Amino acid sequence: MTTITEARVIVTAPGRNYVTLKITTSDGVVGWGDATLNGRELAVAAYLTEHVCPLLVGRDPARIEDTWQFLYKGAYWRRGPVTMTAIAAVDVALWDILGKVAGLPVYKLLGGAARDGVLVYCHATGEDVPALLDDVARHVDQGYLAVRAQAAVPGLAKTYGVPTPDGKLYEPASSALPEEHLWDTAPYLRSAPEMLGAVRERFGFGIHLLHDVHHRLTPIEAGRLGRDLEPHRLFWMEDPTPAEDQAAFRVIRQHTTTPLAVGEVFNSIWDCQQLITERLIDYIRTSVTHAGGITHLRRIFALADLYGVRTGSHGPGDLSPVSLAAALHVDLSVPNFGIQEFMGHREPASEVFRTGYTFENGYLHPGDEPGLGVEVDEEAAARFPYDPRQLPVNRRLDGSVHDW
Ligand code: CS2
Ligand code: MG
Repeated sequence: MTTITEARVIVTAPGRNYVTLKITTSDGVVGWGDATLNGRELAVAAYLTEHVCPLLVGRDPARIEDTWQFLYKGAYWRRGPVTMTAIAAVDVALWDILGKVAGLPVYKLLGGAARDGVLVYCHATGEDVPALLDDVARHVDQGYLAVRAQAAVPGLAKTYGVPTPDGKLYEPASSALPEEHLWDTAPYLRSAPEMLGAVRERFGFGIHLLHDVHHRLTPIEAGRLGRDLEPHRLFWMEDPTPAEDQAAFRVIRQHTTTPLAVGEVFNSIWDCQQLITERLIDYIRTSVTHAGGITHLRRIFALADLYGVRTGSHGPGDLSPVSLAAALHVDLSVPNFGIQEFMGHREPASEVFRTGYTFENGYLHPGDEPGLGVEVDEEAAARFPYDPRQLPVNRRLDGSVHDW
């Protein structure tokens, strides 16, 4: 019987920190899993190294479901981003191995392609509206059909989603100690409809337009914003309020028809069960890396399908190319696919991660290599040591801590 002979964690920082799990079998087949948790990378690395990897050696790599149940129920302490990201990395690596052994791309193991390609949305940002409109134009010229628009809030020194001064890809984990940002809801509620209206005025309704509120409003503020955005026909308004308060979305739903997307901070089906079964959201954003891997993500998406909720997986630059590849295989295969976030990865990530996915006319495709279609260059990874970085903390004008 083929068995797992080694499971090992690789921490590397080509442009930003990534945590990758490498599983090797007695047949010499290697599978890769992403275990990156932005700002808490070493917590997952330690959970894997100390508590999971020793349990994997000797197991049958093809028993993916049994391994998932073994790691989830066997831990006794369930759920949470660290545990579920660690389980996800194992799960994705085992699906990679199964595909390589079968000689099939993972999506074919999941039932084959339900669509020709995966519609993606990109990030357009700007220190002000003119700069944002120029960035939207750049992305439309590159062929994107869906654009997330974020701009600085007038009067605030720093706003979520706006590039760092070095102009590189927006990277939220920017310092060894948390940066402290000031937040004020009133100017945001005034400027966001104007900003998104300016995008519609310049580009019309031929592109899908998305916006990320990033957890910062109260339910009634979110209802107000959603109503103000209705003339702009957003594809979705993301994370309007803190996601864990699922019942709060009943208030938002009472006040607006703007579609709602939530879920990037969720890590299990239990986190979103009420949102889905009460149809309080339109898109579920759970990611393959933070929500227990391909095995659990499929369960979440199957529940969502029953209630007319579509998928919209999180896909920022702080999930590795291994994660994006796995997401694309799931996206290609599920019946209720909605859209996939594609922020891209800052260089020199491509020195470490060799990917097989391709972009054309606004769609990504995972490719047809056996497995995930991604390989990791360990020698290159060793050239980029871990670089401790923290996510920012938000404070209101009175100094109290707010949601970032
Ligand atoms: C954002 C992320 O992409 C998104 O929708 O919410 O950029 C998020 O801020 C980061 O992934 C946090 O690490
Ligand atoms: Mg988001």
